[in-house]
Amino acid sequence: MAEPNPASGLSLSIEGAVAIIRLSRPAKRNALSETMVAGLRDLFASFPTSVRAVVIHGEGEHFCAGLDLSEVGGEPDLAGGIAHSLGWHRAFQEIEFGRVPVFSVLHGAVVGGGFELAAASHIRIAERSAFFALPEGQRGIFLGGGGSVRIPRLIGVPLVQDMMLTGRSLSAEEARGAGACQYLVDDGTGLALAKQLAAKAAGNADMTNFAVIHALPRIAEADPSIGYLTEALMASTAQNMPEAKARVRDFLSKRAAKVARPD
Ligand code: 1HE
Repeated sequence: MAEPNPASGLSLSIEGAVAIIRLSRPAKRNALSETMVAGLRDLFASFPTSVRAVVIHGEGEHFCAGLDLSEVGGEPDLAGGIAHSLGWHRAFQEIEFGRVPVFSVLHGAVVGGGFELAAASHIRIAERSAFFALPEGQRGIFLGGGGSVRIPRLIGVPLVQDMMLTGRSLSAEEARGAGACQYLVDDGTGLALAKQLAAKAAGNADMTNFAVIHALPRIAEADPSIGYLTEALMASTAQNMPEAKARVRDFLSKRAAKVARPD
């Protein structure tokens, strides 16, 4: 596994089957430098199979202030700008379409590239202090980390346009209502919940997690006739794995937990 260099602005710890990545550049509000983005890519590309879920969170008062704006100045460089954006895409694709489910814990600023990073994770847990913004509009730039693909899928094009054209920030509660996150929790409780949920997801059958990460989002976007076919192929693949057979047998012989009612 590519251990992050302590100067990279990332730190890593492993708790059982769950890897915890901390954005560790609080003095710059965890703004994402190129080194941090490359570090995220390398980490996600190299987890050993013992890591079965990942939690990402931010040190200090904020999750992430987005792109490190100090790296944007300089002479105009069209090709360099495209390569920069493609580099973010590669890193965030490793997150969204890697082997493991990814849980992000959001507090304070979740802005610009920070929102793009969160959108590449599968489950977003916002604490009440979180606020979401896309200040690219105000900075004269545009989304570049895959956010124009991922964020409208969460909250819709009209709200993204509002945030970018007017600089509107969303409170955690508004973001929850709009679909930006699946959970809204009290301040200081997000990391514990993320670890708990990640441990649950880590306990799923491998083929189920593969299907949820790789097949489900593609099926949802596919032409329905291709979607139904892919679903049938995926369903049969999953249910014919020995682990699925064993889990179903466990339920039928009353050894497995029943579905719980919501708390
Ligand atoms: C930064 C950055 C940054 C803070 N790049 N240095 N993102 C933005 O436009 C967000 C810009 N940041 C802010 O609006 C605020 O910093 C926050 C609301 C996130 C936090 O406010 P606060 O009062 O806690 O912190 P601060 O005093 O503003 O910032 C502390 C330091 O971090 C300060 O540096 P210092 O040397 O004066 O101590 C800030 O300059 C620095 N800092 N944010 C660089 N983003 C792939 S395309 C993605 C496109 C984008 O992400 S655009 C959105 C960029």
